[in-house]
Amino acid sequence: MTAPVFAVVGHPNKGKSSIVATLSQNDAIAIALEPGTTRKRQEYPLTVDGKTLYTLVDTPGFQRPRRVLAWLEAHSISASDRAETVQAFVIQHRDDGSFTDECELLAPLTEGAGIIYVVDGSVPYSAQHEAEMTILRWTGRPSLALINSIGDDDYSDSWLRALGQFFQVVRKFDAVRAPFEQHISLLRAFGQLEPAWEQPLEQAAAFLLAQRRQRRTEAAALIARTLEDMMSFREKRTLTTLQTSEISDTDLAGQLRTSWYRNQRKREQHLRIAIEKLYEHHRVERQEAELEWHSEHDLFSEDSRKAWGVNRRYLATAGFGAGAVSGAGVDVLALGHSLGAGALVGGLIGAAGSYFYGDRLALPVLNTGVLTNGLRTATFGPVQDSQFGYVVLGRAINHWWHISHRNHAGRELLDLAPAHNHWLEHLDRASRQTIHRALERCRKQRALDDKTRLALASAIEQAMDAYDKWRLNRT
Ligand SMILES: Nc1nc2c(ncn2[C@@H]2O[C@H](COP(=O)(O)OP(=O)(O)OP(=O)(O)O)[C@@H](O)[C@H]2O)c(=O)[nH]1
Ligand SMILES: [Mg+2]
Repeated sequence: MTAPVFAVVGHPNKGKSSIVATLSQNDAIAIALEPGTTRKRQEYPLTVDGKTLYTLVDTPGFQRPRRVLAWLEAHSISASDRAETVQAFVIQHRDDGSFTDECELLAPLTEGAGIIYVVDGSVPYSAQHEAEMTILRWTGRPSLALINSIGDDDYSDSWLRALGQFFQVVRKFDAVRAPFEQHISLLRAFGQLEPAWEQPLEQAAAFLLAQRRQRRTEAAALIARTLEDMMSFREKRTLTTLQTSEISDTDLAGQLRTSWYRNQRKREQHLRIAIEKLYEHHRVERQEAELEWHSEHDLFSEDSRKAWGVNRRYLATAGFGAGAVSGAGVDVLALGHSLGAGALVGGLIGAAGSYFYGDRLALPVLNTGVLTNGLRTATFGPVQDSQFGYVVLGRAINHWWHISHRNHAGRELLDLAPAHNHWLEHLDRASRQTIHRALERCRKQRALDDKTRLALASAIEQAMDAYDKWRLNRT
């Protein structure tokens, strides 16, 4: 069975290419302020698992519809020959250069495509559209009109009345902001217009819904892996005796710390790109505060913690005591002991107060040791405080949410302003525990087994769901 094909047609510069980009999940399509951006028809299939579900044809806008209609009227004898007359028009003018844009846009319709007619609902309806709407009606193809609003004004009522005279179904559909559910409902509406398309479009809707669920699960697994990596990450170096004498502990710690931070940021960037790829967004321009720290005090910035950290109450309701989130307080004491015992010959410890929960994020410390062959090892990390994990997790889920709700017509800068982790309050107790235990294990350098990894990914998926619901309630 051949997949349905839809030609997206209309006046120049009304958002045709934007509709094509969103419905075909393709962010490479040229969209621009100038009319005449699209000059040739171009097909964009939507493919899931190697199967084309439907194809959209982007087309140039009508240039001289009244002249075209005059030609059609002069060459038609009765209403029964109108579709053939349109076909004859395309054949006659295809190569003569006089109606290039009209031939480009009508050709797919004469070859069996359905019509998606796009208008801008933010400007008033005017009768100048009637010639092009009449031409489209003459093709006899199944038709759907979309009111896409480019500006802020709303004239959709007058558009609805006029479009209803020419098209079988009329919908409001904002190419940039329409939620995913509207894409699905559009497919189903089209399925009602053409019996042969009902089944393939119903199947397409099912495929897209399954793909969306699958993407969310995969995104959760990607976030879980990065979280594990970042929580347990250590920057290591082995030094010869000579090197040891040449570098002070402070300098060594400084060097390791710098590369530790660089690596952590890199991991976060890789995660951002992986999530975007998963959703077929390849050209997103992002603005996001870097994972930062206060270099003077060796502390992660308080802004990060305030925005993304979790509070005592959150952990208490998950069954963890008030001190659970720091953990570091205890470890620092233990480290002090081992330092005294000589097993560790160096250590950078910040002001003790800062390790207690509620103040700041506790940072990793430098540990150095001597190997049996006389070489010295130095490690920096892992981070001493599971709050760091909540910062990474909050930032990742916030980014995922914006990407998963971004339409492929969107070209605006993605501004990832910090939110608050309050949404985690909607997370069930079991998921809270799973996440917290996993963070603590990573922090203590205990590797996660496969079962724990799976549990972490699924708890993160629950957290994504909680975030989604929280955002929905806010708007
Ligand atoms: N805010 C907003 N702007 C939109 C929307 N759809 C289109 N635009 C803007 O409208 C302009 C034209 O969009 P295109 O999709 O290129 O329009 P087109 O009909 O394909 O234009 P041509 O190919 O030139 O005929 C671009 O600047 C888009 O960013 C929308 O839903 N919301
Ligand atoms: Mg275009």
